Amino acid sequence: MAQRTALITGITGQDGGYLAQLLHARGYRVIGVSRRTTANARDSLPAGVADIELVSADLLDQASLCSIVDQVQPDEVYNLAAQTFVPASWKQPLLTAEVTALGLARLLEAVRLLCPAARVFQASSSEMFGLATNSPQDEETPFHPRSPYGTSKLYAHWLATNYRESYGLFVASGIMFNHESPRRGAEFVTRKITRAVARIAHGLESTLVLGNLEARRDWGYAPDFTVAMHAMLQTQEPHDLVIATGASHSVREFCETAFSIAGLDWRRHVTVDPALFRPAEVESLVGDASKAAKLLGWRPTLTFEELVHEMVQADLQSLSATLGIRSGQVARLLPAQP
Ligand code: GDR
Repeated sequence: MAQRTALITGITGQDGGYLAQLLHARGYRVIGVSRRTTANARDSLPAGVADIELVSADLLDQASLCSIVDQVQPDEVYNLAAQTFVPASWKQPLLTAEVTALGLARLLEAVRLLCPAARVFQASSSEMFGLATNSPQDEETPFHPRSPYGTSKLYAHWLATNYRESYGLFVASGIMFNHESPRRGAEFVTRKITRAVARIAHGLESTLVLGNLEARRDWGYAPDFTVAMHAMLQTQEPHDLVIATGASHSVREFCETAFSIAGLDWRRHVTVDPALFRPAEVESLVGDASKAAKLLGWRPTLTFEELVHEMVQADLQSLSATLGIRSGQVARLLPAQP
């Protein structure tokens, strides 16, 4: 079979790197899209795919997307680019809409006009459920987004459906619940906590300031989610599928687990600042991925405890390396795997 080509927007993000690794390992020609303004895009790629092709285009710029899609003629397009930080979406609602909502419109127009046989994956979000009426949330749960981010994702989600129904494009949307890893951006709560645990364990800091500790999320492992993304473009027909672990934990529980892995008591270090509360909160999300299990055979591979352990361990090790601490000393900071 001829080598297949995949185009990934958002290549410099957590998911872009993991997906590039997965597709590269499966023999794809992988082309990452980065903005010209992203400094050193190549530096943010994981080892092993640091030499994949990078092209410059912007979800804000129709011509740049058309030119790349026309030139590359991808078999598969993964739209992972977005303004993904929910709090920033209240500060920059129009930019969020331009990138997260209209960005997909521009990308789908490029595909429709110039490469209509390409299969497109859209990263939809559990934030579209927002103030959810039932729990767990599945593909039938009504949407009620609670932020400009969730609203923008919902526009994109419905647009993907409409391009499927209007033009027969193969567009599949994964309704992705939170997914984390040692490569998660430092502004998201899980990584904020695990980085702080490492700094506190090394005596560099003593306090971590957080917002709402009672919010509950369904936290999965990012590499598992990229497996689902790829599988969603291999089915006979395109589907919208919830991708989630089915287990929900509070931010408080995440803190408890993360601090205890480093032998610390979270209550001695975590303080709450109401300034970090959101104008409207999504209190609780938990997904039911049984349709994905049935159609794709997809299942999460890490438990909550294993995920937190991997993240804490990675942050302790990378900080130790930065500080030049020998591995024996790091081992003493790391109790056995749960
Ligand atoms: P979320 O992720 O908004 O669910 O969106 P985030 O990690 O930012 O927040 C999760 C929950 O933690 C609470 N929280 C804090 N959050 C942050 N960032 N910082 C804090 O200090 C803090 N304290 C408490 C939040 O209030 C919230 O309830 C993520 C993003 O990746 C989206 O792009 C994606 O679509 C969804 O997950 C699925």
